[in-house]
Amino acid sequence: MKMSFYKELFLQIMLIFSLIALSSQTRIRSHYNFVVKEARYTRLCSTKNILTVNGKFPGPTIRVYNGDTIYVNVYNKGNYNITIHWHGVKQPRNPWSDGPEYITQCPIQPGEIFTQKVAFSVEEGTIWWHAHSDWTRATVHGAIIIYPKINSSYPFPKPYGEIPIIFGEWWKSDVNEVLTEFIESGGAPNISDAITINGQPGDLYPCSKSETFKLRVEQGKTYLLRVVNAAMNLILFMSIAKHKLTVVGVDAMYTKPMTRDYICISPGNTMDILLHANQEPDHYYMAARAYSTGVGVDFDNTTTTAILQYKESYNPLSVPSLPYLPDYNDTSAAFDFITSIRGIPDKYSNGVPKKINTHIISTISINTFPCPNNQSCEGPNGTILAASMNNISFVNTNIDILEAYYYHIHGVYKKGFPNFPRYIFNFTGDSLPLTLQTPKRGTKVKVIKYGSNVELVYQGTNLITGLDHPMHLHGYSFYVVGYGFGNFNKSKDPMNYNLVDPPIVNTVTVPKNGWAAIRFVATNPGVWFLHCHLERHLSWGMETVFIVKNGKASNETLLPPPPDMPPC
Ligand SMILES: *[C@@H]1O[C@H](CO)[C@@H](O)[C@H](O)[C@H]1NC(C)=O
Ligand SMILES: *[C@@H]1O[C@H](CO)[C@@H](O)[C@H](O)[C@H]1NC(C)=O
Ligand SMILES: *[C@@H]1O[C@H](CO)[C@@H](O)[C@H](O)[C@H]1NC(C)=O
Ligand SMILES: *[C@@H]1O[C@H](CO)[C@@H](O)[C@H](O)[C@H]1NC(C)=O
Ligand SMILES: *[C@@H]1O[C@H](CO)[C@@H](O)[C@H](O)[C@H]1NC(C)=O
Ligand SMILES: *[C@@H]1O[C@H](CO)[C@@H](O)[C@H](O)[C@H]1NC(C)=O
Ligand SMILES: *[C@@H]1O[C@H](CO)[C@@H](O)[C@H](O)[C@H]1NC(C)=O
Ligand SMILES: *[C@@H]1O[C@H](CO)[C@@H](O)[C@H](O)[C@H]1NC(C)=O
Ligand SMILES: *[C@@H]1O[C@H](CO)[C@@H](O)[C@H](O)[C@H]1NC(C)=O
Ligand SMILES: *[C@@H]1O[C@H](CO)[C@@H](O)[C@H](O)[C@H]1NC(C)=O
Ligand SMILES: *[C@@H]1O[C@H](CO)[C@@H](O)[C@H](O)[C@H]1NC(C)=O
Ligand SMILES: [Cu+2]
Repeated sequence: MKMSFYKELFLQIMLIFSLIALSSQTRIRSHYNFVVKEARYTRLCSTKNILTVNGKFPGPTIRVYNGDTIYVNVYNKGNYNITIHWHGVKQPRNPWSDGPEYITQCPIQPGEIFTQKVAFSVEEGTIWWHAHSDWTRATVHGAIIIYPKINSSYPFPKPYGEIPIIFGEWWKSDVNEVLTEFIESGGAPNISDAITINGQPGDLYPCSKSETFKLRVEQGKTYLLRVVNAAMNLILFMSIAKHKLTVVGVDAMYTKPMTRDYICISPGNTMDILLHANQEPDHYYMAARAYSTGVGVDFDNTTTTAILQYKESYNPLSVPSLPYLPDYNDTSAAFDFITSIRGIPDKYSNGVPKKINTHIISTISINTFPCPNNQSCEGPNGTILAASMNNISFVNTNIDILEAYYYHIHGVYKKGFPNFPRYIFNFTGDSLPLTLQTPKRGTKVKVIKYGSNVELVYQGTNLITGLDHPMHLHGYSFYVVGYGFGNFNKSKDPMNYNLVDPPIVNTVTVPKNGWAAIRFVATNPGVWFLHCHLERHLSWGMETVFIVKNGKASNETLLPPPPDMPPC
């Protein structure tokens, strides 16, 4: 391993600080070591190597108080380039630690180390961290739990216990091979072989029963489920037999309590959910499966389970019952749930921006490129599958965009991501002309002035197939002020916006053949990635970058880069 004297010294000092921090504070740590390495795991009757952090799948949980800052030393002891992203952490003025490969940093190459500063600001509740290079996030991810500041409390009675619930997807083969294969073939990726809860598929899969995850509860107590959807390509429905679920937070911002029989959660989203163990002592299934509506889109339609197990006695030989789950194609079940979430008008800002000065409308589409003459391609009609925003399919650069911006390196990216679709058609219409299907390739960013009040409307299209897209923005949380089906109408739809109590999230699910409108104030300078959190769409180019310029005051400008940025 190459490590300079200064890096070594720096780490020693960090270690001393972390010992001081540990002695004054139990449980909460200010320094973490993340060793990225291969580990052998057996699932679904077969064993393989997966990439992990510290040998764990899911990876370690980070626990902090609101407002804390932590340092994470990421050691790459695996064979792949890697980066780590702190999903939902705004990282004020510090995109240097944000993590997306070739956007804010070059990857940490095998044998190298990078120390990331993770600065929490207003987040409180549950978020997560995950790898942000190629498909490594399939197994390299974990939860982040942010407690209220010492001596302040939750906006609900203190739960008796908390239980992280992390959904993932498991492939029997190496995910890196799955990625290489579909990028080369031009077709869709192989679907996963299982959905997992805290790393376990559960009773309904072969060779999995004895390891099924158990939520152990005492009758009469209330538990806080800290739910993370870390799946690669699946929006999920989840429910627990005979129990209600009360959502009290989404993406580390509290929400008005909402009680339902099931939840619907997209990759990228997290939820804080109260579970009252108020039924007969017994065992009950928690179950989750996909919500997927794309015409001709293959998906993993298996069901993962965990067991809610009361500590009081019950008949262990009885078979737990499965809960009701909406059908895989039940769009109204998904959107009744998603659009019913209400935010708590927040104390951290002046609320939803009302006077918008930066309007952006972007289509989000699945596309195809023609197959090169001498090849055969496995996309629809022998094409290559792709995806785009405003008809631009994003191309990664060789140097990260943040360093290109900061050091004025020309020719890496272009400005001028279009503010509106260049060509207006019936976006959500049936049988759209095939000539619309081919996007342009490019690396175009949107430059935004510091302090702008931004409204961004995502417009889904029915090119190839309409689908739901969970759109994630780094560096910000935003208000979701409206959703709808069909084409967004800028003279009619804004009149129905919710400007009173919209949810504040980092990932919004745009309905199939519909639109979603978000607003935020651009007070976090930096280079921030914006992308679909369905991993295959990200691989195909459904993404862009916002560059928020510096403001005038000294606390409104980018921080300088740390000394150990990984080189390209
Ligand atoms: C929390 O409250 C206790 C009791 O009032 C006080 O002694 C302590 O200093 C407070 N801690 C912080 C961090 O405010
Ligand atoms: C993907 O699926 C196809 C068809 O089942 C199979 O032949 C291929 O080996 C799979 N690829 C990987 C990487 O698992
Ligand atoms: C789900 O999988 C089963 C096989 O386990 C298959 O018979 C069924 O058609 C699938 N349903 C969908 C909607 O893909
Ligand atoms: C969902 O698909 C099933 C067939 O798999 C069909 O019978 C049903 O009508 C569909 N429901 C919706 C809401 O499209
Ligand atoms: C296809 O053509 C391209 C450019 O003409 C060439 O670089 C490539 O090697 C060819 N591929 C095959 C499989 O023949
Ligand atoms: C495939 O080709 C057929 C016939 O030209 C056309 O109707 C269909 O829309 C095409 N599908 C895609 C996804 O291009
Ligand atoms: C757009 O397409 C949809 C679905 O086919 C159709 O219902 C609608 O009338 C079309 N809108 C316009 C303006 O043509
Ligand atoms: C996207 O751009 C390409 C190339 O200019 C064009 O052929 C295609 O029709 C455009 N599609 C849309 C939806 O604007
Ligand atoms: C948008 O809504 C207005 C007001 O309802 C209506 O007059 C107009 O035709 C709509 N525009 C489109 C493109 O549908
Ligand atoms: C910067 O400092 C000024 C003056 O103290 C304050 O009003 C403003 O809110 C600060 N801005 C940020 C982004 O913290
Ligand atoms: C790893 O990252 C370096 C630096 O960006 C790059 O040159 C190299 O091609 C990457 N390796 C792989 C396998 O992607
Ligand atoms: Cu998508």
